[in-house]
Amino acid sequence: MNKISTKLSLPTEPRAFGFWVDGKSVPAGKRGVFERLSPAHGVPVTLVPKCTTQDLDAAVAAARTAFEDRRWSGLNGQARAAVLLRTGALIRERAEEIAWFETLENGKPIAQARAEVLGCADMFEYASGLARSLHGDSFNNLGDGMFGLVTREPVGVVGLITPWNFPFLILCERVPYILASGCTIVAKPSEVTSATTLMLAEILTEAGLPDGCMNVVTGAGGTIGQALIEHDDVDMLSFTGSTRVGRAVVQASGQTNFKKLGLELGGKNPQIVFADADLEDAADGVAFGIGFNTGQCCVSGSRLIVERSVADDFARMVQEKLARVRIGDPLDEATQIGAITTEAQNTTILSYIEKGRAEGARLICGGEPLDFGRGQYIAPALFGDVTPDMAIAREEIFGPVLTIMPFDTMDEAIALANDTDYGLAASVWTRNIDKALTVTRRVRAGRFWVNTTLAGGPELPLGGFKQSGWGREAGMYGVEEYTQVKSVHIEIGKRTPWVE
Ligand code: TXE
Repeated sequence: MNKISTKLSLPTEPRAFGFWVDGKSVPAGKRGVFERLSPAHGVPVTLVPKCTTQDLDAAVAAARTAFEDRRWSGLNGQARAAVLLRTGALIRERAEEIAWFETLENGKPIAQARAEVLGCADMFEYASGLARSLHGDSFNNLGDGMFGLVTREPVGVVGLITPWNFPFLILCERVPYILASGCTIVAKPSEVTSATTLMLAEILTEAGLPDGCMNVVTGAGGTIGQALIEHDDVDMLSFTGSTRVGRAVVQASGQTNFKKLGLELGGKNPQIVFADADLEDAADGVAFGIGFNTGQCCVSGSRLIVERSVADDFARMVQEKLARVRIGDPLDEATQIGAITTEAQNTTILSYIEKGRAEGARLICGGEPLDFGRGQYIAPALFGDVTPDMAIAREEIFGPVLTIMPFDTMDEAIALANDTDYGLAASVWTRNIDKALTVTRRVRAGRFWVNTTLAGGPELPLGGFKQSGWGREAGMYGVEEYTQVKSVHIEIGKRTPWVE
């Protein structure tokens, strides 16, 4: 584990950001600001405005005007693609600065932040092609008198609420696809990680996105977020965050204008390991699956389900891997696990570790706060003697806490994997193709990994089964999510008269 060192420097003073409406940055003025302290260093790094509901109304009005006058949706696919491509190039140009702010606000390792930012550029580049290939359908089999068309139209103004665990990545798994569909956006990032969303708005404008198509309001979830989900002039709301707020989003839609919803909520994702797997590789993948982003990841592989004959050996192998992970200052290039993002999350994780002990689970390793002199860090925890009814086996902890449960048969492994309210992601580790395919078919999850975990990219869609959410992001599915379908019946020749 690393001691705190600052190879990349901390800012000498926090950077003040404005919020973004109609193509312009608006300074905080008298509104007041959120001061964000780096969770790894405890020093102020950014200031973002506390927007008012009037600011939100102005942002929605700008997005509405931009949508209705067709300044974006009326452009052809080639023109929209050009903006998305330029955005990708500008993200690459500013990757170092974006990654730095991502690390300063979130506490994630700088090497990881850089990789995520480059992945985001790729999202825009990929979505540029989708802007050109989005199309509907035609029916040429309706008889000589009728021709049928199905067109896809942008839903309209999209509200986009994002969390703090992957502020830029989750944003960029949505924005390029929303824009490729022709919609306009009002985004509200998490109040603790708003900087890179504001940077993206600036980049989009520089790339030629017409004013009003991307707006960003900053503020607390309970005020600005709540006002956005209740807004009558927002046609669709894409929300990523907790199940609790997800329920509020569904209620708000029902109580206001029935806005369409996309929801990506929690996960309690199984990793099934068969005795015939390459266990060395699987142990490495399992350590990665729970350690990556300090386990603050909706698709973390937090439930390890291992064939009984190898369960003890495998637990030792995972323990050994976790002991060698480099935890420490996220600004250090070598760090693999950085700081916990918020004090509240730190408290939540530690309280689950206590609860696990109190419920009778055996802490095999980790689970203790790490003292580097400043910042909040937790050593990845591994629990044995876990039963499926324990809170640590059922609830999303959103931290580096892994539980192990043994199984004897494949049916038992599948039943354990499915014994959850969630259905976001799952992994299976085996050299046997029949087992891999059977488990892939029968475990109910929106993303599945075979002999790997947390793999991703712009092509394959993201989203959950069961209480993990509604709808899909990314890929062509992600663009279609932000469209609605219109059926068009076209009479050829003269129609048969109704009145004789
Ligand atoms: O999430 P919130 P929190 C889970 C994870 C974590 C827990 C709490 O288990 O421990 O949620 O995290 C905005 N109306 N996930 O409290 O509150 C908020 O400002 C509208 C899983 O930070 O859901 C932020 O922008 N918006 C997850 C966003 O919602 C509201 C990612 C998420 O915050 C609002 C994050 C309201 N009433 C947390 N209240 C994942 N699936 O990736 C808050 N917000």
